[in-house]
Amino acid sequence: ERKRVAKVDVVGVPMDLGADRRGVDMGPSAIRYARLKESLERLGIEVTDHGNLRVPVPESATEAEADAKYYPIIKAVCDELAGIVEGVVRAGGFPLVLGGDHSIAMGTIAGVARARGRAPGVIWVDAHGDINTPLTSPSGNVHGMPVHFALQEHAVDPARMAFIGLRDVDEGEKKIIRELGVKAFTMADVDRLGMSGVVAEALAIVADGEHSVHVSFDMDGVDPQEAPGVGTPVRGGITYREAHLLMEGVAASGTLGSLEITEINPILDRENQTAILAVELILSALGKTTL
Ligand code: 6HN
Ligand code: MN
Ligand code: MN
Ligand code: MN
Repeated sequence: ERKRVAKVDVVGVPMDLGADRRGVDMGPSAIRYARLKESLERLGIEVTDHGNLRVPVPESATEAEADAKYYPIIKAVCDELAGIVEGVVRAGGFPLVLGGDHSIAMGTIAGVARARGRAPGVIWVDAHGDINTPLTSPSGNVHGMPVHFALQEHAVDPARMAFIGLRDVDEGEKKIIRELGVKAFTMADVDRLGMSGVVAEALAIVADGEHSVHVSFDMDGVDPQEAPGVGTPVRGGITYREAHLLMEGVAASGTLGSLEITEINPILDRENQTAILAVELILSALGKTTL
């Protein structure tokens, strides 16, 4: 029997400064409302909820840089998040970070990297590449840039990173992905290889030991039929079963060291179904099986 994660540390980051559509700041509440803690405890996992970080709302913030909107504030919140995640990992816990827009990944990854003395391998589940630079970004929204900053500033190795679910990638991003040689499993690859093949290949690239993998899961990676509560939905995404298969594959590998769920927008959701799905996927990633 593989060793299961025994203790989970939840950190909420009600951040929506990185995106245009308001509402993803309510993601942590929606996920907790979907019975995250009780569901984890039923799996036999001990849960410590560290609550939410304080994040300024756009109305109280000044937007200084047009090519990376609110970057200084986002960076400050990510620095604080990194400190908390670092502490959790050092204490032997498992960080489960609830977003918030996807810019928070910069903080999670930085914290894991500091605690372990090296950056994790990263599986980035998303419809989007999130690898724009402030110069290539068509929007100036920082949630489209965290992969760029993770590679640049938090020492993530492009050879130990894999995208899954891509179907909406900007021209500048295509060029960067090609030049860096980052492995990208688009939806066409999922169609061709099947999700079990994709997960196996992705893990072969990013995993190199226990706790060596970080999964950064943008709920817009999942098809909008299953996950309508996201700010930037794109048709043709990962199905319900494929999403579980992905997480089950990660769990079975025994290499998961940290997990974050991002981009849930409860305002655009239907009866909290995207948050309910997020909780299901978290359980699969942490070892829940049918039998
Ligand atoms: N996300 N590529 C677009 C941009 O504005 O850079 C969309 C980014 C979406 C980011 O969903 O986390
Ligand atoms: Mn946007
Ligand atoms: Mn996305
Ligand atoms: Mn994203």
